[in-house]
Amino acid sequence: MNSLFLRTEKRVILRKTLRLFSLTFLALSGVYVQAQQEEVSSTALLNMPIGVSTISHEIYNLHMLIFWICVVIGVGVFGAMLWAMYFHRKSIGHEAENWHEHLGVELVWTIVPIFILVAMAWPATKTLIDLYDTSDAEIDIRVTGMQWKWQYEYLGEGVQYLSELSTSLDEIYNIEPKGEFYLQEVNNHLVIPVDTKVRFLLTGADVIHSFWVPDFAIKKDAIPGYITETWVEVTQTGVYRGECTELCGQGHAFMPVVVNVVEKDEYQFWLAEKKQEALDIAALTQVTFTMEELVERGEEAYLRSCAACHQANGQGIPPAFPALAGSAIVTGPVEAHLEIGVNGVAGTVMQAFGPLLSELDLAAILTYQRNAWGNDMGDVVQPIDVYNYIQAQ
Ligand code: HEC
Ligand SMILES: [Cu+2]
Repeated sequence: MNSLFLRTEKRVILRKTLRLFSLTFLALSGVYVQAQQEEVSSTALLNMPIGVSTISHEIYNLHMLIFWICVVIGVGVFGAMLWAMYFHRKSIGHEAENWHEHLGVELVWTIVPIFILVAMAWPATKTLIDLYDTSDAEIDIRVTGMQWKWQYEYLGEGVQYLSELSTSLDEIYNIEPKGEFYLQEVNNHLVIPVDTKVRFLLTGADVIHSFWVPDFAIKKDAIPGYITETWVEVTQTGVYRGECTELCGQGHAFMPVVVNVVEKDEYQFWLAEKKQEALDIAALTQVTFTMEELVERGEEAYLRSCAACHQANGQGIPPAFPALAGSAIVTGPVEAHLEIGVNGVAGTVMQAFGPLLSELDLAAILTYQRNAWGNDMGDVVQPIDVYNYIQAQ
């Protein structure tokens, strides 16, 4: 009877072990197949990504060092345990030894871990210090998170622009199939040169956001009223994608980060072009546009900057975001409309767009709003009207 019981118990253990092995095998072959598809090594998929910045390499090396220390400890501890369990098992007649209050053992298991911990804390502290060392940066960029976009300002260069989601609302609402970079594409990329230390000064305009680019090993909160700092030196050109990683409201998923890392001379060229673009747009403030021109430009700019809240059809999502179709302000005197467009509504998520958009874009958006969705006001707001309104304050 007893031996029969033992035999079934052994069989259960055997079956469970086999099941564990086959599950592990299945999981690993899944990883292998995926690695083949993505043309990378299987270990690269299982392991932490190495990234493309100096600090990401340092973090990766630290991770591998700690990993191997853990492997050695794991093999030692489990090896000793399994060896003891097998060779001193009760069924071959072993008696348990009594090591209670054994001074030697207690000293060893206190002193050895202290050495191991110090050996791990030393390189970890060095990496942390490097991670926080934002000194000697060649380029300073202020990054402002706001609902739901990023603003990049190249300090001392006079270049500043918004980076807004460019995935169409039709893709988001499943009217069109989703593209390759669904929710990971923007109208204006952040551009930085390769092999150059760039410092990011992060802040938030409304709520807490967080700036995350996994390939750079950067993840830092952007907090209203504070400036937090981080830095990167990227060693490989390319396009890298990240996102806001602090839940910041309804459009949290709609503020990706896209960074172009380019050669140094290409960066200088881009910067010069960007400065010229700002001058050109500023010059357009003096130009009088036709209603058609404003409405056309305004629709595009509206979809980028306003539709996340007020919706493409101008119906908003009441009560959070009011409808602009038939709104008393949009169909009322231009002054009140300008006031909200330029200064926003304090204490609400309706931002002041005066400092964020060019006079031209804001004028085009307001003209579009006044003449879309049956508003039919028939009047236009010119860039110079926006300029004068801002100057008069
Ligand atoms: C992040 C969400 C958000 C975005 C983006 C946004 N708005 Fe608003 N908007 C609001 C909210 C909320 C209100 C209501 C504010 C209040 O409580 O009075 C509002 C109100 C308005 C109103 C007044 C409507 C009325 O009838 O009271 C106008 C006009 C307006 N927004 C224009 C714009 C323009 C122009 C843009 C783009 C340049 C824009 N909004 C982008 C959230 C937003
Ligand atoms: Cu955010």
